[in-house]
Amino acid sequence: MLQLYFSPMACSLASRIALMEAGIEARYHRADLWTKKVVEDGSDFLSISPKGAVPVLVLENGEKLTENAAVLQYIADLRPESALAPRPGDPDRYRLQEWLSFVGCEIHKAFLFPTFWYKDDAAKAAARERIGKSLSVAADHLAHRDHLVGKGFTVADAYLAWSLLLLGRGGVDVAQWPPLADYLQRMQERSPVRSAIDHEMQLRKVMARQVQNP
Ligand SMILES: N[C@@H](CCC(=O)N[C@@H](CS)C(=O)NCC(=O)O)C(=O)O
Repeated sequence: MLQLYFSPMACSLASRIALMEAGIEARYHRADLWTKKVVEDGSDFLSISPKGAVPVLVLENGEKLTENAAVLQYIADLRPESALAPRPGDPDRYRLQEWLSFVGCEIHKAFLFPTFWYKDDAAKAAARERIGKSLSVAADHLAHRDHLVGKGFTVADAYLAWSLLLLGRGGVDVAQWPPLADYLQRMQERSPVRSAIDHEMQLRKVMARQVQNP
């Protein structure tokens, strides 16, 4: 069985969404991204992946795959019938990779990562200042279409939906871009997306209670 190392509401949520959309069962292991420990047994997360970051997907043969773009495409290709990615060779496959890169580099790493992980307020403010350009690009693209690529939901939508969900926590209101706010709403109406978010929000609440009452 596949195994996913994740942290509640981190970018690994996109992989959980993809697994649920594809109807693939997996074992989930929570990683504490601050202590770099695996929560269930206190083992060293860095020995699972020296990058110390989620997602990490452990494949059936024991190999470990990291990086959102690779993990998401791997999951999609396990169930081609779910159409979570255009098939290799289809020109839209490059559109998918284009969006996975854009979300990963220009929204996730350029904005969400600094606003959550950096201590420096000036760096956070600079990231907030710059993110509008990328969000406008995505908003223009989605103004007259329901999904990022082709006519249906793909793993690129899973990744963008996660990043939009977290915008507010980074201090940016998605409502400034109505096409993005509508898109996020539509994405959250999908049952696998909703279930994945609800599950991880619940885990976060439990985490918060544990911090208050150790
Ligand atoms: N380039 C990586 C970035 C993954 C990443 O930044 N994950 C964050 C959570 S959203 C993380 O685990 N951060 C902990 C750290 O970098 O120490 C990817 O696309 O998978």
